[in-house]
Amino acid sequence: MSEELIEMTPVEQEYDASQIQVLEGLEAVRKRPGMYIGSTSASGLHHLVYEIVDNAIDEALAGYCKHITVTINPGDTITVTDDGRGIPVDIQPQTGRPALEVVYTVLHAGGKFGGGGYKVSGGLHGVGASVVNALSEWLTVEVHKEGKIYQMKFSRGNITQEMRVIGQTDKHGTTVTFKPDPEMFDTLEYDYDTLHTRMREQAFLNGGLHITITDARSEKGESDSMCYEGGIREFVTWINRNKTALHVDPIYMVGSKDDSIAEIAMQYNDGFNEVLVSFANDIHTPEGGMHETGFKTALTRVLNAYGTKYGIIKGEDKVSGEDCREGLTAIISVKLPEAQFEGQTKQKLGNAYIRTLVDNIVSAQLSEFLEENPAVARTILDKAMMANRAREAARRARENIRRKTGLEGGRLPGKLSDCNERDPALTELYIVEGDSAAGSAKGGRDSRFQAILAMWGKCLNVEKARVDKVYNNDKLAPIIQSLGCGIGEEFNLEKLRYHKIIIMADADVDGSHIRTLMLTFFFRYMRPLIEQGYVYAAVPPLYKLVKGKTTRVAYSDEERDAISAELREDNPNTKITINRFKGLGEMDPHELWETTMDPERRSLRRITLNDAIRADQTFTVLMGEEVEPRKEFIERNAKYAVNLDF
Ligand code: TSJ
Repeated sequence: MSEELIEMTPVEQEYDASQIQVLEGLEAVRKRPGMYIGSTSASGLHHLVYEIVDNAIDEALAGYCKHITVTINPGDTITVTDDGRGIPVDIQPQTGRPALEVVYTVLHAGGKFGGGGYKVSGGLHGVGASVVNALSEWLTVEVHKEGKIYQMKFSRGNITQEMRVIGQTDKHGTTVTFKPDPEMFDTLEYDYDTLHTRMREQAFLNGGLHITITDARSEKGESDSMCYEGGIREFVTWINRNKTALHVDPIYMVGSKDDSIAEIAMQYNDGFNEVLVSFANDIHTPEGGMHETGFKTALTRVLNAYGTKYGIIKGEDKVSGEDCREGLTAIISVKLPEAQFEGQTKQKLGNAYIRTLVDNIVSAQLSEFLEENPAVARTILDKAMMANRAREAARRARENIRRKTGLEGGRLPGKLSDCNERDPALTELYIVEGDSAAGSAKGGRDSRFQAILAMWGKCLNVEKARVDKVYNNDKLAPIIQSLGCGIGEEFNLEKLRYHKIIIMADADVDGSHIRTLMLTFFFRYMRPLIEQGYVYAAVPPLYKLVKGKTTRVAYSDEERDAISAELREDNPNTKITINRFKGLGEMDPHELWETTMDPERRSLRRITLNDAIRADQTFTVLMGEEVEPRKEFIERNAKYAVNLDF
């Protein structure tokens, strides 16, 4: 009896202590959700799903799971299922609690117990099921394992139903359903396309894994079942699907050392754009890192060596890294035990040995491929040589512009009405299309910090042009000169003259086209401007409502109706007139300032780029040669025709 007591006491004490820790842990998540999921906006909301799915993918990587389903239920709850072994339910000796409970109630528990050999610690990823649990109004988990169905329920991280057996089963796997906590998130609405894109990416990265995503919020909700036996090879052909590939099959390379594995798939197309997308442990690394560096150095070295050996590159000539990547679509995927994520947003792979691994793989296998496929090799080298010559031509064009315009001395284009302030952090550049709109903008602006650049007519579609044409283009040159930061490989963010670049175009189809052309240019030639959030679209009002002496403007149909109702309530007798603004040019300077330019009253839409692949697709499809995909895209996105967001 006394022995039993001695046995019991420490266990109970430990349990109490761990329970307190649990509460403190999950309380910390609710206090600073951004620390664990990045933000509490839409991006954080979607992160919850990725977090749960990552656990199921770990089970697939461990070799026990073939199917994963993700469902957006009515009411924007999410269900994720897998057919893996099921989360362990046995009592853990350290805590005296079921492992399942620990997974959901202890911060970072995911990494602690076995499995998930590739689980990443730190950063935004792999923070575990407990974080999702802490941020969910409620969460239910069901485990099918060894003949039984186990169920457990939580609310905001607290247990509302202890783990119990609710039935028998001959299946195995884990099902999680959760409702994000409205107290925690700015929005609760899931975007099918966002989840779909992410799940497709995961299906490509884990060849052979079946992932099904379903939008069950409405009757005619979308659904897609994805499985790519070819893995990242199919990823590359998929990205290039609306482009003209220069060789039929992607070049595929793979190798491993110790516990790390690297795969690369690449395919050239006849365009000029580089799409290089890298991943570490299935996590996108948009800032690159050691795996990208290894790939780039080896690619340049191998192509130069081959070209020189066969006399395609003559004498001392060399093709540069950029030359070798023009029109290249490549995916690099590495998996390693202790990934280190660095950089400002922890999206850059830091493990140095991965550079050597990738470099060695590409050196050996790409050389071999070129030797065995001389026709493809010739095509690739010709392409790189062409890129090299175009770059030379661009350099000459640049020199020419410098001489002609004194660009070097900082002379600014005549179409620019500059502001007085010199500190870029405080200044804004409005790029305005159309004569009268530019006139109103100049009249209405606060010239202390707002500069206006007038543009006439549509700018060059850079999707169909090369860098030398861009420099010589009479619409784009003034923009390049005004911004001062150069383009392409010469781009230097430190020289940027305005930290807000605001595209102001009409809220109609023409305006949308102009915005898209401008964004294509920024995306292709000054991408960091978009990536780092310097580019905005002005949001002009759509309607003007006048009642007696009161004038109001509305930025959407809903707002128009709301304001109109509000005005009617005030005084039921006076007539309300509602007019649609036909364009910016219709507004007088004062109106334009009040509605669209005054920092106190305007609204700006920041152009974001959270998915480079999607943006690349959008531009390829909207601006490229192929007509059919464009028609399809526009029909599919008709509701976004005015508000093209990516
Ligand atoms: F995130 C999560 F916990 F909510 C979650 C985990 C969600 C989903 C949809 C699936 C999973 C999950 C976990 N699927 N499969 C597993 N597997 C394990 O946790 C597991 C099973 C067995 C063993 C073992 O060593 O026997 C080890 C592990 C880690």
